[in-house]
Amino acid sequence: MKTSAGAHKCHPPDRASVSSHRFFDRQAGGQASGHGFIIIELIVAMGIALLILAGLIGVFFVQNKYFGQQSEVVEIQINARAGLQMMTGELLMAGYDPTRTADAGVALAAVNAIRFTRDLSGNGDVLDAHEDITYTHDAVARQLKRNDQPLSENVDALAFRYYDTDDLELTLLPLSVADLEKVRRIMITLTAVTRDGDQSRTLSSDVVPRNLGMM
Ligand SMILES: [Ca+2]
Repeated sequence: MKTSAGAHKCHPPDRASVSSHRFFDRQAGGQASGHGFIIIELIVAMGIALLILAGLIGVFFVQNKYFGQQSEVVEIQINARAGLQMMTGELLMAGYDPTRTADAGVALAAVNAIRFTRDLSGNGDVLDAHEDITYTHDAVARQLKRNDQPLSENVDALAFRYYDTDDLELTLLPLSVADLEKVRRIMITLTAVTRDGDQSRTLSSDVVPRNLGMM
């Protein structure tokens, strides 16, 4: 039993504990030189991180500007299309005169303005709501106007072209009273631009009011 107990006391340290001691020795010895190295690594890492961050911020601003421009283009396009659709829809009914006593038709045909009437209520006049309509372009305010009220913003240009029964263009604008009677087709072109003027969209519509020339 004694031999066995003595042998236990003199048992050499196992391999794991030796390597553990060496590890702590190395750590203690390398602390002084290791500090400098770690600080340089940190500075380099922070520099790289800052560069990446600066790059990401740059990309963000470029994308932000791009999407801002694109959303503005979409916005002006929607506004212009809405104005053009309303103009086209109303113009389609120009000359509607079920009693044939209202004298409805095209009343003014200019380069960038048109006035037309229709007797929607069918009471023999064009004095009711939405029966006498004028579309104009306000070049200063850059607006499409309907009866002097703004309908579409950022409209840079509005142009009308008029064609007769033979589809020949009536070019002496504004049209004379005699030529107003001949109008059968109207081509509308509308150009909308972004606020900074960088981008524009041109839309057009070809309108054949079926009631014109029915008298
Ligand atoms: Ca009426």
